[in-house]
Amino acid sequence: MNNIMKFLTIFPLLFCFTLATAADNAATLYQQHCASCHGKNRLGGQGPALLPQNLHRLKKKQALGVISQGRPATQMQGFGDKLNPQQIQALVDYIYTPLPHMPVWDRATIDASHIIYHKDGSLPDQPKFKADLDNLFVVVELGDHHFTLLDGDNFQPIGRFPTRFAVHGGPKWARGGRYVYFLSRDGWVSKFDVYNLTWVAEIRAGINARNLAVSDDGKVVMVANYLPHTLVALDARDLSPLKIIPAVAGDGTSSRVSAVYTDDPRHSFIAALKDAPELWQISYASPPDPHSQDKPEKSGSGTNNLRFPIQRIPLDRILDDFFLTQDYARVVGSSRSGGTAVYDLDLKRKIAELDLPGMPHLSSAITWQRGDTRVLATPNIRKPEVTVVDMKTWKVIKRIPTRGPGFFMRSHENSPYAWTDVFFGPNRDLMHVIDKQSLEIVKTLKPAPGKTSAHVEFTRDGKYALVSIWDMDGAIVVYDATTLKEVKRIPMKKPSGKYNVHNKLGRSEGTSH
Ligand code: DHE
Repeated sequence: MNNIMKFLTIFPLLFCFTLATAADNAATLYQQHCASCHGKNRLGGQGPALLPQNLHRLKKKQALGVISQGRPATQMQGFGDKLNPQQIQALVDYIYTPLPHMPVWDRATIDASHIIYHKDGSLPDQPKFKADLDNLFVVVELGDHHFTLLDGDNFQPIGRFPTRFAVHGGPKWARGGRYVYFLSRDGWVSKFDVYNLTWVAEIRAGINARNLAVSDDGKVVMVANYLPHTLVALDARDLSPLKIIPAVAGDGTSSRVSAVYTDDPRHSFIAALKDAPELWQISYASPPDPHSQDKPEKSGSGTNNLRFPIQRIPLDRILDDFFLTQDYARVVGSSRSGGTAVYDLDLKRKIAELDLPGMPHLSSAITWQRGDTRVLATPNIRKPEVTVVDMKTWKVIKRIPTRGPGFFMRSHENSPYAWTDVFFGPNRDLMHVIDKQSLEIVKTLKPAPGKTSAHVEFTRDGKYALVSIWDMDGAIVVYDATTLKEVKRIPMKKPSGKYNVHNKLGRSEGTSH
């Protein structure tokens, strides 16, 4: 065999070998650097699932940047100092390669994950402890995946309980204040009985979940998923699935779900799709009379097609983040690719465009009455400002410069102040206190120098504000909300959000619902 022939014979083998080695290397790199957050099988965990289906709004070039430099406003760190450019490129190619088999997360898989620790109705109806049941806090501690149930009168922990890995977003209190529903990033829904201080049921509703909402009657839990592209309605009593709703837009686009919230007056859930410009109003009112002439939209699997009919509201942009106004009549939503607008749920159309550059963090926005108008204020995770908008004219009335981009903003009806953190950058240990009428920063606190301070929640009466110190050696710092003086420090492990039962169920204007 002459040399050319030899080369032609060996070349394809070499080529295949090189490809196989590159793929093997990428798989090894993935297991070393990515799997702990994104899951061994790329199905997600604390971080999102890394599958082409989930990444199609992210160009490969952008993915290179994310792996090298990290992603602001997330837990994603940059790896540019640990991996060389070829390794980062190999990882990008790897995560854009489809899995050999698309994981199935259907009714049978969800059912198989269902755990009932205590049958509904089997536990005592009296609380095991003495406290004002209307002033309890759930505090999520991300540091070691626990939550603390805190007495909001004396700030004593009532108990500390392990949660699933990486609880994200607000655990939701259900009407009556006995049960709280938690969601982990990898789709576990866990129901906690506060009276009996125990978990009662769990189910994995998705592979990569976004958030959950509980209907105002406390009967239905709705989970919004990134993966698979579904919303999953669960029976709030024992978390058994009621319906799996495929997130498919009117034009047939299969989509992740940005988030879902409850809209009390409409007895509906409001959800936004993340891969199609569409907002959904999903009724949880009793199913219509089957003999009625109204034909609800057919969707979902199983025989439950009369429940949870969907009304679609076409939009002019995809909503990545949104917020429902205090009267639940409007949605203020923003798109990562730019632009924030207001949509009226009755008129089912856009009514205003907002001048909010950067990335306003709308799921953290709040409103309050200022003079004869209601204002909306939002932190911005890209810009060092809190933006205040007049909700009559939808014009920006003030841009309050802050010491860095912020994540959360909170207040209370009884407090003259709104609090916002400086979550990003060198000043992340600061907390601004803004006068709600003058719109001036009246004080900047530094609860724990050098440590991130973030997320505020008030006691039921608005007299105290609780701030999280996001550190393994962290704390909840309780401030007198009028004098702005510290009154107590409760050690905790990287506490993130905290949720006061009264403020949440009373739909306080100063917090998220
Ligand atoms: Fe959150 C709430 C989206 C990153 C902590 N976050 C929410 C909600 C949404 C959301 C849609 C409202 C859910 C609800 O309560 O029903 N969060 C996003 C993102 O898109 C973003 C920027 C990127 C991502 O990784 O998903 C993001 N969030 C984070 C974090 O990195 C935070 C700081 C730490 C963490 O837990 O991962 C974080 N998000 C929170 C918290 C809430 C939240 C504490 C609840 C706030 C509340 O008071 O209700």
